[in-house]
Amino acid sequence: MKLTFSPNSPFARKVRIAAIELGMIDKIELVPASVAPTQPNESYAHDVSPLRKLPALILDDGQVIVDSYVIVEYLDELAGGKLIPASGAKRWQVKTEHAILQGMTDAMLLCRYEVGVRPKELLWQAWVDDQWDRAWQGLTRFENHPDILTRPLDIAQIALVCVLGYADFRFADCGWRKAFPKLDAFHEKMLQRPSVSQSLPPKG
Ligand SMILES: N[C@@H](CCC(=O)N[C@@H](CS)C(=O)NCC(=O)O)C(=O)O
Repeated sequence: MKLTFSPNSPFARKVRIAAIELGMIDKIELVPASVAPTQPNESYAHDVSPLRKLPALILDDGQVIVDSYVIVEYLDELAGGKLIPASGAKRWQVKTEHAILQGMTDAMLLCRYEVGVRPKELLWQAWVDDQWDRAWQGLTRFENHPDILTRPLDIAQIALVCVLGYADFRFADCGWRKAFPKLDAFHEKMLQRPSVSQSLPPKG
């Protein structure tokens, strides 16, 4: 299998952490891909995904699986179901938490694109502030509902560590550690896992 990825991508990091935790990383070749808003990549759009987003998992028979959650779901099924509860209330809790974290990561990425990619004269600061508020409200929610911070590893916890790592990477001065001490302790604990420390985004 091949995984399109960038070391900067929080979504690709989520898949990499899951693959390591599931013991499947050796079956996956990481293939760097270059995709960004306003930079058409025709071959990626044609061969991998019309959405031109990474990560994508390309199976040995050529089938392409997209969206980081769907990729983790696929790997988790192959590994016997360790990161996504199979049924019951826990399943819907973990999936809902993951969906919130996915939206928070999207919101941070949109801030990054608006500030770092969009021409300065077109910057819409109120829109950036609104997206940032969604991510920040999400962090507040998890600080105040800390059940996620202590249970056995699942996909929502992996998504949480990825959104915190992305905040460090792109918004180093945002002050999340001071504002959310429980999330800080969770992040430190998660860093003890090789899957998490080995997949950290590059500095700065
Ligand atoms: N819902 C997607 C989001 C993936 C995503 O937004 N990836 C970013 C990189 S971190 C991307 O490919 N951006 C390129 C673009 O939007 O043009 C997933 O979970 O896989």
